[in-house]
Amino acid sequence: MSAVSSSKAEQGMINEELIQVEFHDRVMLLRLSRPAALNALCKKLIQQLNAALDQAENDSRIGAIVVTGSEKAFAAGADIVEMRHLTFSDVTDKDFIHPWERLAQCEKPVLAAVSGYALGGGCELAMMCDIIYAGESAKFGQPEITIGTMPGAGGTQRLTQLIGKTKAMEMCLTGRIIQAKEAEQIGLVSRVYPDADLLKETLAAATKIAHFSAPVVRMIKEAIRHTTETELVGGIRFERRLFQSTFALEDRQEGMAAFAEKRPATFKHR
Ligand code: DAK
Repeated sequence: MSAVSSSKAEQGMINEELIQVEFHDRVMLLRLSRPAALNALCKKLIQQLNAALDQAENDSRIGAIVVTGSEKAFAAGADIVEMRHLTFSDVTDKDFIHPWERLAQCEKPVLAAVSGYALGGGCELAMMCDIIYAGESAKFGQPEITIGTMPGAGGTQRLTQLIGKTKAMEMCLTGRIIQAKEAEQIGLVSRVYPDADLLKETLAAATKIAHFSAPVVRMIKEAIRHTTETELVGGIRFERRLFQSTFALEDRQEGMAAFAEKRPATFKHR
């Protein structure tokens, strides 16, 4: 794999705290970097991710984007500690919702390289990418139900589209976490590689794509998005409203408090 083509300063790019940016030939590599919280997707991280995506989209030298995390976690979900005290009106605010939509709106191809946990919003983030490659250690799940809420960034919709109704129901209703091999068998990920090879293989695929004609790449992505997203739009909006409603439940408060306090949740069904 070719080395970083020029310094970040030369490229005028950002390299802020929670997202590390590297350049590999025509590929921008974005590494989620919040190890102490297993890359939990706090507001600041999403803002920085979006800023980097904007840079990539506006730079004709970039033909593809790779999003990755650490060995232990791609991302363990939205930041529960940050969400814990939010109210219904906080989560209906457009500033809470809109930033999460940026990745799914990318016009350039985005590949996810997933090692370790990709849970909740982390799994949803991976599913917003166009191709998901997984390391053998990857674990996928939508465990929101265990903290008294539900997927809110497209999880119920994209998962159902990718793996079918009964498997999506099982993952979302039980919170079961699946391993990379199963994720590949059911169509959630494109390929599984040994962890040591994951990034190299993902960058190789991204580089290959980035050297094809950029307008043709864009048109193919647009065509595939047309069919998948036509089905998704209404469902994602509906899911979001239900997700927001969970913030009116005592069970949602209890679930998130229990996670933060490291104890089992006791749900009262209200
Ligand atoms: N949020 C905040 N902190 C987290 C976190 C998270 N999601 N996941 C892990 N951490 C923190 C832990 O609190 C711990 O912090 P310290 O205690 O050290 O300060 C540190 O990361 C290491 O975690 P553990 O000690 O728990 O590590 P283990 O190896 O024992 O366990 C685990 C790893 C991934 C199984 C466990 O951490 C875990 O269960 N994490 C939570 C997984 C989860 O429930 N994820 C779903 C979150 S809800 C929306 C957008 C997004 C969303 C919804 C709507 N809209 C725009 C509408 C998304 C919602 C979610 O993702």
